Amino acid sequence: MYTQSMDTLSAEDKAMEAASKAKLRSADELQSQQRFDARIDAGDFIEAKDWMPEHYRKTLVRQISQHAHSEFVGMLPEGNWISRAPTLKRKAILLSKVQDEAGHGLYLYAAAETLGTSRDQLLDALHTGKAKYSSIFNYPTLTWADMGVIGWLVDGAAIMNQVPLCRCSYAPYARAMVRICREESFHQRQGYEALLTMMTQGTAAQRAMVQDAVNRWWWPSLMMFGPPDAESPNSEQSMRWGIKRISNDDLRQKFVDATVEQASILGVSLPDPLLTWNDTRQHYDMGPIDWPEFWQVVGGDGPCNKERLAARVDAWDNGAWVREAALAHAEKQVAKQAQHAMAA
Ligand code: BYC
Repeated sequence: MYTQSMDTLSAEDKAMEAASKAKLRSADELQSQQRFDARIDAGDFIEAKDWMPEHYRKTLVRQISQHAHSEFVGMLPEGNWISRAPTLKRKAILLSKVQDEAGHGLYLYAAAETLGTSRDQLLDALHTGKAKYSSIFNYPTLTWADMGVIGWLVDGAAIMNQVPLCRCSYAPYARAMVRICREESFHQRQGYEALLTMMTQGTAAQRAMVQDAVNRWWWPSLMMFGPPDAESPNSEQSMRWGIKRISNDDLRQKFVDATVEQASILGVSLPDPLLTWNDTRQHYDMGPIDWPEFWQVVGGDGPCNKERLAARVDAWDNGAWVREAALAHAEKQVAKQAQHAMAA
């Protein structure tokens, strides 16, 4: 009877009921939004189970998953040199660096999963070319010196960008970044040490190889920080939410200022004739970055984009039997535990 009486509500009553529910919901949401904004303004960390606006959640999934994909794709240019490392010591270092990067990818996928997007969904977006990953990994690694320069410049740029992320307002991401930054710092130093060895103890040909690698990686490293602030559609909102703490241009400038001195100790020149100290700004001025090249690489048309994506898709396909075996094993364990529980 009760159900029937509900069914007999007039269209007008139904519309009024829906409107009042929506009003309640939006009042509730408004309160949650106000509480969230106040927490962000107070510098609080947001945990996975806390209420958060949908746009904040989506922004985080976008950034964290891109970051995770970058770590995974980032293994490829260096993996290319593991079997060709010049000494056992260098091989062991490179091997563990690449393993660290796999680990970083895993912490980051786990952080993205806390926001309700599954690992399969994230990887599917990478494999179908919908998700982005850092432009830097679409350049080829042509010589052994590239391994040192990736450590020095690429990991150096990564640390500059990632240290502020340890204070990101989303706590699971911030926590993952603390460990990642410690390891990245080792990566950067090992790269610099490898280059210093070649520059101070190497032959003229080895020194020329280092200079050539610096020439090729300098500009792509500066592009890692993203487009100029004025053309960065996500920056303003991400900074308002405390996801990003320092803007793309400011981070790029900090990186350039720190790196010029390191280059001079190393004895290499940086391939920018306009790189000069500006006494008024108390910063280095730099030449223009080739933004059309950046957007071309981000858009999928860089020197190695197709090769990198194909390698990741292959690794995924070839690993299918491992995932199946792990699932079958897990199911067996659950069945065994259930049997034990019945018997007890
Ligand atoms: N490459 O509004 P913007 C590593 C995209 S891993 C490709 O400024 P946002 C390492 C951007 O996604 C290095 N795409 O964006 C690993 C956006 O497109 P969507 C990775 C880029 O998010 C192994 C559009 O351009 N590090 O270090 O506010 C070995 C507009 O940009 C790039 C991270 O991911 C790029 N370089 O700021 C060694 C750190 N730049 O998403 C080393 C975390 C921009 O709207 N991520 N785009 O379609 C971040 O800090 C920020 O996401 C970014 C960009 C600074 C990268």
